[in-house]
Amino acid sequence: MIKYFDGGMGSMLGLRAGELPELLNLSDPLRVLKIHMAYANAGADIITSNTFGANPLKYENCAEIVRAGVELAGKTGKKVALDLGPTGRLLKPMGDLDFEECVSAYSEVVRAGAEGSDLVLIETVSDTYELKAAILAAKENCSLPIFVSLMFDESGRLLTGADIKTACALVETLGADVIGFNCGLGPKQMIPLVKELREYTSLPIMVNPNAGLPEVVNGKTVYTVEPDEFAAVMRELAALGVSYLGGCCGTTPAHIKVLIEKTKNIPDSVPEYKTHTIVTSGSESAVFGKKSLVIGERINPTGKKLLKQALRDGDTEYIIKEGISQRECGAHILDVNVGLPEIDEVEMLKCAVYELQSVLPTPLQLDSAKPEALEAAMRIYNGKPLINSVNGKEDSMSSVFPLIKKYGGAAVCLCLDESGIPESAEGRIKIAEKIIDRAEKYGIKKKDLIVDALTMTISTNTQNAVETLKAVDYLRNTLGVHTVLGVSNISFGLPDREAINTAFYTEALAKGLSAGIINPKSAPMMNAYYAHNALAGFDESCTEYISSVIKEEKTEQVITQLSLKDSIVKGLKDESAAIAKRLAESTPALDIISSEIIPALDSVGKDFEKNKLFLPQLLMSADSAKAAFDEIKAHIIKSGDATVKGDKIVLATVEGDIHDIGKNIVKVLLQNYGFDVIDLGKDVKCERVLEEVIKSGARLAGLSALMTTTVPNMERTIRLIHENTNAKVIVGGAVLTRSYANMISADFYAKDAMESVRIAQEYFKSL
Ligand code: B1M
Repeated sequence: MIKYFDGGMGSMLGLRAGELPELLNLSDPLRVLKIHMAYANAGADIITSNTFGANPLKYENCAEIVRAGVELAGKTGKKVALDLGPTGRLLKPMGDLDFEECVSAYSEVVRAGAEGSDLVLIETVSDTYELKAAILAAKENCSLPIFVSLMFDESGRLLTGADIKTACALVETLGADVIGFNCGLGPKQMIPLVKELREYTSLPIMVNPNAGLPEVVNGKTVYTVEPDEFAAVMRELAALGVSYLGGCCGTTPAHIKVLIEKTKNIPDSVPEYKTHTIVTSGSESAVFGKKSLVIGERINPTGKKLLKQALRDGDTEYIIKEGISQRECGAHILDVNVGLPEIDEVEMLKCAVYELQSVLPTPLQLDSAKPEALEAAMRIYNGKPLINSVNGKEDSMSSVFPLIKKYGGAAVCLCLDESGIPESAEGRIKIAEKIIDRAEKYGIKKKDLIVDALTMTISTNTQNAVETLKAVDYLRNTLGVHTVLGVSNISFGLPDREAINTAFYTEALAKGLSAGIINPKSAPMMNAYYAHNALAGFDESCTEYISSVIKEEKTEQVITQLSLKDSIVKGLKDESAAIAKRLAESTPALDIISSEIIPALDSVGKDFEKNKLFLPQLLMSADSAKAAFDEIKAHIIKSGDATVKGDKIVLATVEGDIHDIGKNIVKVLLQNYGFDVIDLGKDVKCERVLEEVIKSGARLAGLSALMTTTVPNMERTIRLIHENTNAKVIVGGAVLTRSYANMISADFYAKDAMESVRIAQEYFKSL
């Protein structure tokens, strides 16, 4: 039988301006209870506590609010879902919230609300990292079932970029009990999402859509899908196979009542068990399958002098560049091993993982022999990592498997145990079987085990390759488990190692090797990889093979001679600052801005629009552009000879818009040309701009807007200034054109920062 959630709370409360919904649990509990009761009477089985936004980052008395919220929901006599919504803050490096701070914020809510609740509902999830923090908080503070409800856009992506497959792998590996969708979309738009989710998940599904897509009518957000229409579409949805249904924004007790009437005869259905083997970052998946995956081996100090030095110096930029170049050479997963006796491996692994995941969407393989280093990195990793490694020794399994159970992940399982590495394939297979069996007891499924049959050099025993390949063949094709090999050890002690490595790799691929830990910067290895895929029928029209041949020559140069533009596009902050500083010595500031910084941001902006990159990368690029611009600004100020002569200009990015890179360029140029700029920052309310224009007596205000949605606020600000002062307004920003500026009654339009200077000069001269 399908179980039913309630519907919207926020939209039912009819909040007055400034009223905070969660506070009503204390200040007006009857108002909240009435809504809970209405949903309970409509037939809902699960009532969601009015605690969506209640967290200690927003409320000092969070625990009190949460306890009251749970108690009110409990008064209905129905099951209570302890509601955990987004914190409202972005996690580092996208925002300023530390991961552990986020875990403790959610922990406080769980501790306050677990008693009296029947399940924890983590809902309206738009960021995988915040989701991980919430799930950890739930797991560490209670033993209630965990329901995760994600908010996708119509293209099937979370705000931070994860698609359904990626988010689903993460939710399942972290041990949630139910997965589904809420908010953002109406029931119709959720149909394709539910279909896709069923392909990937083995968990029961919940669906709580809005009453349609939001529409803005007379400045108010409204939801127009009425109960009958809502229930009719929900019937279609139920028929796809779900276990829980309910509503989100705009739905009412009437929606839930009709929903129950129309769907109660449809049996619930839990998707069958899925065997996909997937590891992920916060936005991207690597799926194990017929086509082998490339695991980049280069972030490992063994035999690498420069990396060793970088690790001793704490030079994470070096590690990031190594990661970027391996990705560009075709790596699907990056191994990260920072084990050096003279450094603190626990801290370094954590730091390397944090830095890599901040810039790169490639899933990581966390590689350490120290469980404490693995744990530190697994905890802060945004995604489902590959763990390198566990082996057949009891102490290895008993220390690594519980970590995977808690933090999620798939494991590389080495075929060795207390008696060492068996020489024969049969001996290694036996160990693999033992590991699979023991993993099951820790609750880790076979699909999340990737067996490494171990590569031993043929220079000591020429049968070594034969036995390893025999084991790979059996493990993959008979035992049905995925396999991985660190390839290059095969040639240890021999000349021309690459020739042996390549031949061995090709043979292993032919036996069905699921992933090779190789050097993706080795052309022969990658050629073998692409050629094998083409020959094995895994490369439609040989497309990847052909493009790999074209790409090959460029790769090494990519990383050694980065331009400022490349460096910004890749989100390398320190590198961008350093290049900008160098360039500023020889190139005019405006040239650097117009030929490097703006084109870089245009390029990431376009990729963002095409869903080729996502908010985290956009932010890293924006940060890099800012770092570069700060260097240029310092140079302009140092070399500038103009002095402030007092013509005041009030400058702001308009309300609702946080894009301030362009506005900051305008500011520095204006200052450099002698104007006294009062910079109000970004997201500035119309009234605040007016207030400052009046207070300062400025005769010119400058407004910047970058989004179509914020131009109306620019128009309102202009109107306010014109109605109340004699000041003129100059506007700019990528979204504007001269004719649009005229339409919104701006006095001047500047297409770039230099034009704003010329306009200001002429205007003040004319006064
Ligand atoms: Co976002 N963003 N962004 N973004 N972002 C755009 C603007 C977008 C076009 C990207 C896209 O989808 N292709 C799109 C807007 C779509 C639209 O409405 N048409 C967009 C979106 C949708 C969003 C979010 C909603 C994404 C999300 O969360 N889903 C979100 C919005 C948040 C908000 O504002 N409420 C968001 C967030 C961000 C970041 C935080 C990641 C970051 C901003 C960081 C920051 O500024 N501190 C960011 C960035 C970097 C961009 C792009 C890639 C680059 C903007 C930029 O800095 N350009 C941008 C795509 C693009 O424009 N190619 C995009 C370089 C800058 C120097 O140019 O500002 O035009 P510009 O300034 C020029 C001239 O226009 C002029 O002089 C400057 C230099 O010559 N000028 C003036 C500017 N202001 C002037 C004022 C003047 C005179 C001249 O007189 C006063």
